[in-house]
Amino acid sequence: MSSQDLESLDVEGIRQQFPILQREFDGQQVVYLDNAATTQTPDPVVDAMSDYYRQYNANVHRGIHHLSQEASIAYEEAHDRVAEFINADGREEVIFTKNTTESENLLAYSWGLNELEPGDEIVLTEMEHHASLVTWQQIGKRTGADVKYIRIDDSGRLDMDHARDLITDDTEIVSAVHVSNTLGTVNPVGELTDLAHEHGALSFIDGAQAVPNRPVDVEEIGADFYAFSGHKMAGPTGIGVLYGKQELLEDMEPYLYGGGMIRKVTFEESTWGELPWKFEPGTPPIAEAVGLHAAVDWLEDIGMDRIRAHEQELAAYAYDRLDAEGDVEIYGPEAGSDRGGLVSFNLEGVHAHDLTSILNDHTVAVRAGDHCTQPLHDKLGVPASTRASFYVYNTREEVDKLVAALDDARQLFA
Ligand code: C6P
Repeated sequence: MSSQDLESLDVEGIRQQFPILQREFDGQQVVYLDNAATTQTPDPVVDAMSDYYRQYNANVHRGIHHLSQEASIAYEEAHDRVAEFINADGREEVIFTKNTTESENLLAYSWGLNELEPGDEIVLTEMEHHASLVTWQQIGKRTGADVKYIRIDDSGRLDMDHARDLITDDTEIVSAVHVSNTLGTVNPVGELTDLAHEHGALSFIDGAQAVPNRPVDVEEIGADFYAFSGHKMAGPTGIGVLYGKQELLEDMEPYLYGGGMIRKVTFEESTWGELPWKFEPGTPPIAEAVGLHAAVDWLEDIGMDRIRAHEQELAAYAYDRLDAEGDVEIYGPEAGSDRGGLVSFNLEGVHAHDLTSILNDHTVAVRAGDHCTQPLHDKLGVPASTRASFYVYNTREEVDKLVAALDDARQLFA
């Protein structure tokens, strides 16, 4: 894509599709910089879900009446659209879950509990979100498999020499975050997957902070499993995705049992239905699937390359502006490198929660805490950080408001 195409992003036009961004508190318009937690939902996505409830709300796969047929088609087509979006082979490889966390648990329970045993190793990175870290830790305890962590270096990148040492023939799965929700680091997930495969291990990639912000092609990465959430990509809450290679999913036991996922049930035995329904028992998130479909359409209409470029530009601008303050410690790779659209930092002498509260007085919404990466914060030597995270509707002026508000915090606390 040429730089001219990238420049033609109509941020003002995009903002018009988000009434929530026009909201004011105490006469100040909201500056929403908490997009890594959840993104806002544009009108076309809300409209698609409202249309579903107003026009064709019905349960799926169970009825032969018109409304159920329409709902079933919409639900199935949402799988096709997501498969196309991430370049999966088809709907069989796209399982709808509640969120990334449930996708990770599905894999860990369904594959991990059944396949792992003492002597096996699960290799994670030090920058994993609790969604994968805690889950694999528990599966390790229950199966006797060891959990190991690929170190990060001082720049917040993975130490790939350590990765090469750690991934061995004892490794059964390498589970790595694609883009760190705390550091913004973009990990070499293709390389990690290749390393896993060289040793006969599988790879799982946590794409919660990648799919919303950059083009993701699961075939190119080669990952065996890949997960993400609808609510971080302009879609609704209540829906997430687990991508898995079909032959692997075929061999896996279901994680949840019930209606909608079976082929034949007797008083003694049950057999499972086709993919992906085998992993989607009970009434699924139908309206949310319709919303996710609309969100994918909306994102692709803008262009994932453009979204990535816009966010990188804003993250670099925020990094440079914060860095220039002199009393701000920023975590993760420096500006200008391939970085996710977020910046985590601490202002000298001010606790992240206090800073975030002062920013809120200026209607700047950011997140304070450990961002569900406690071990990583321990490693960074801080209990918490403040994180500004950007999306396609954010502007430089909003970053300026964030930086300007730091003075209040200095006056009160420093
Ligand atoms: N991070 C944040 O950073 P859920 O909540 O299941 O939709 O997503 C979990 C998750 C998994 N992996 C990564 C890399 C994530 O960033 C997240 C969610 C949010 O603010 C909430 S802690």
